[in-house]
Amino acid sequence: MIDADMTLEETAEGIRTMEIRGAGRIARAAVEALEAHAGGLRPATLEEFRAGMQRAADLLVATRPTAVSLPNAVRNVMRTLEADVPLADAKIAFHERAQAFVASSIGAVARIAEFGARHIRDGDVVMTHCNSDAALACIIAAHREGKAIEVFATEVRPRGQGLVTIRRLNDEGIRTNYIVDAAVRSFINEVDLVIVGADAITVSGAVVNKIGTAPIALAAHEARTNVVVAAETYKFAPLTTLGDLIPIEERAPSEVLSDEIAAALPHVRVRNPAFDVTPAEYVDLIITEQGAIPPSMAWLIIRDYLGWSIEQFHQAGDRTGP
Ligand code: RI2
Repeated sequence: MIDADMTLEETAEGIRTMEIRGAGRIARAAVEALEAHAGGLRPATLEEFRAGMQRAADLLVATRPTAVSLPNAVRNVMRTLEADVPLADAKIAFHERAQAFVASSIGAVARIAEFGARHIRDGDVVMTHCNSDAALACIIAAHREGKAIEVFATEVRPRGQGLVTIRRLNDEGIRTNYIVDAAVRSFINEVDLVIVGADAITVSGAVVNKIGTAPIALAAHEARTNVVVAAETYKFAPLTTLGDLIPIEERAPSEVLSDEIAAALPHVRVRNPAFDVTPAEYVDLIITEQGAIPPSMAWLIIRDYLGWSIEQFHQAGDRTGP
């Protein structure tokens, strides 16, 4: 949840700098920021309200390009402003939709945890990568059900989100092994199940997640270890049905190498993609709040739960969505 005093710009900056991070959290933070912004606007007309809100939505969506949860969430609440109703009603409708989105997002993680825990057996060793609320919720739910589980958690260069993960697991009293990213293959044969989150899922069922996920999935595939992705339905990317690709955010070189060291290495270019793409063949199951699906069924989620149809989309001529 965002700090109630945070302005729209502060929330946008918080998302950009990753002070607010995690695909689900940034979606909720953006919606809460829009709701607060709507409350602070004093438009004279519905048109003015729409314009002010659209500027705010654009600012938030531009902060991080890969996590499709962000534009999906923003679009979900902005759709309420399409109705031609009195201004006061539009404000109320926006407020209600924003509240409903945040509640359903939190509820979705709880349902994913319930379904995901069923895939973890007593005695399982689970590997996770980065810091995903959805993936951790599954692990923690299994632990709370009394299953004896052990976790391998990666460090997650360069931002070190693994530290957030091991603190959470430690707080729950879950036996955890903390490893550098490069050690994944060395331990994969000790692992029964890999569970990760997602920033975006394409219509082909490919999973975009924190850099380093694809090599883990590859190692798991080679070791015949199942890979499960825990992801709310708003992590699916509708525009991939039209052939759009998910942009992979490349972050500042200074996250990898200090400016001081880099300055002394003029022939070296640091590359710092924040995400990678795991092909659907390396994903066994995607657990959503609507149930578990094979990656090949991604289109059904886009059509049935995100409410997109290609015809409607073409008619609208709208290519500004997620
Ligand atoms: P939940 C994070 O991105 C990680 O890649 C994580 O796997 C994903 O979002 C999903 O997180 P970042 O913000 O929504 O650390 O499951 O770049 O919490």
